[in-house]
Amino acid sequence: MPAILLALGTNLGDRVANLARARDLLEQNVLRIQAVSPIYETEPWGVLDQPRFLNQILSGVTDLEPEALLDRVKDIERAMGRIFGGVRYGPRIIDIDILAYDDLVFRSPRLTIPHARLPERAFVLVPLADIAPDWRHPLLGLSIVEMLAKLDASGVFPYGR
Ligand code: PH2
Ligand code: MG
Ligand code: MG
Repeated sequence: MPAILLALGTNLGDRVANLARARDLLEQNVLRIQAVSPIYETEPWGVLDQPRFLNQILSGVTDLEPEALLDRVKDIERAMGRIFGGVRYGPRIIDIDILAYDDLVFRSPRLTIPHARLPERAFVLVPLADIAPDWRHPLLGLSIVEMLAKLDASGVFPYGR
């Protein structure tokens, strides 16, 4: 079965509960979870004037094709009360991003794999390094550590440990 990496993010409401609910709904509808990263509290990226996020990464396996996977992920975001059409990079109850799908390089009008902004985001790369240290970007040929070395990770903090 294809192995996938998903990123979770939330900065509204009960953030810990939002992550837990997303993991439950994903396990029921999307993938068999194999690893869960620690939670990090992170300074907002993109739009700076908004609450801090909690971020977490999951890995697992799925039978779904990439676009079907995206449909299920969007269904879960909607079921959790996510309002679409708000500010780009703005606040959200839950965001579930598909980071990687095996070593696939995939591009459609709705979906880019690997996630286009993954190499720019310490809030994704730090937890990714915890559970998938050997993963390498299939287009850039860079490891997670090599991508992280180009970034400032000072706004990424272990949460609740
Ligand atoms: N998600 C965004 C925009 N900015 N910043 C942090 N720290 N964490 C996020 O998950 C995040 C963000 C849009 O998806
Ligand atoms: Mg996102
Ligand atoms: Mg998203």
